[in-house]
Amino acid sequence: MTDPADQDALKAELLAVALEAARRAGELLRDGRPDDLGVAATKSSAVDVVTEMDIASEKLITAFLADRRPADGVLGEEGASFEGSSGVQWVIDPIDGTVNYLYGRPDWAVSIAARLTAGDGETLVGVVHAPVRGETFRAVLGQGAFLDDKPVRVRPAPPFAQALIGTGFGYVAERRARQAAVVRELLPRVRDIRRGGSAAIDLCDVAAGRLDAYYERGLNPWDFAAGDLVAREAGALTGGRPGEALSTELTVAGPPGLFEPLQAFLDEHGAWHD
Ligand code: LIP
Repeated sequence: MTDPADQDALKAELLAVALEAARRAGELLRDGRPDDLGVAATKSSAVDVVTEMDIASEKLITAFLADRRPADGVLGEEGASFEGSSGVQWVIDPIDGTVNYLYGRPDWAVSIAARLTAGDGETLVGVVHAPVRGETFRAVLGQGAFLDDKPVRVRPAPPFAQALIGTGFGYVAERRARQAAVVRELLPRVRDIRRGGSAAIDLCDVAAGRLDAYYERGLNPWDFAAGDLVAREAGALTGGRPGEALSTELTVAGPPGLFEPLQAFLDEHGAWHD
């Protein structure tokens, strides 16, 4: 994919497909949520849950993608995984914020990203659709980040002691204890902490200036792929430990001037390990 016109045409097509897939899944999830929704399965612990709607959402999205982009690869949180031949891979979180969804809380989203399989796996397109909030974040590489049709930009870096920091916690008790120890050190040094329950939404809230910064250990690519691009296209820096890309080890996002001291603080306090 070398010709700029070809690149732009591909990005436009991928964005349109991602938006429609997210819209259809969001409609199913918002309007079809059973009143007696329960837990269909658990993963890393008894509180790491999957509902029938996570599975239904991923099935809807993967079927839509197979119809529109049959040669693309797919990686989904609930098991969708197949190689493609097009050089594009979709990364899907059918419900990011599953526990919020299970409890009928509003902060959950459908997160869909499209990335290249060659090179360093650049993400070209990211969509985070939060139906109960009535919000859709989107970003195309090099073309900015939007909340619905409005451009979004990160909030300028405040002094560290005035920063509103988002974070999240894992599903295994030992990791949560370690994460609590890091929060214990951070909380008295910043304005406050927010724990929303959806990494995709948290990253988009950094993009929109609703959080000054965000960090979390233990995320999977489907949690952060789309929100990372939205945050970066809104002017955030993202990464893991100093000098490293964001990963399951550690995800950090924030404006220049706050990203760096937060990243250094987290590294010093071992937020990157259990
Ligand atoms: C969630 C993340 C959240 C994290 C939760 C969970 P899921 O993803 O978005 O940031 O704190 O523990 O991992 O499991 O709802 O797709």
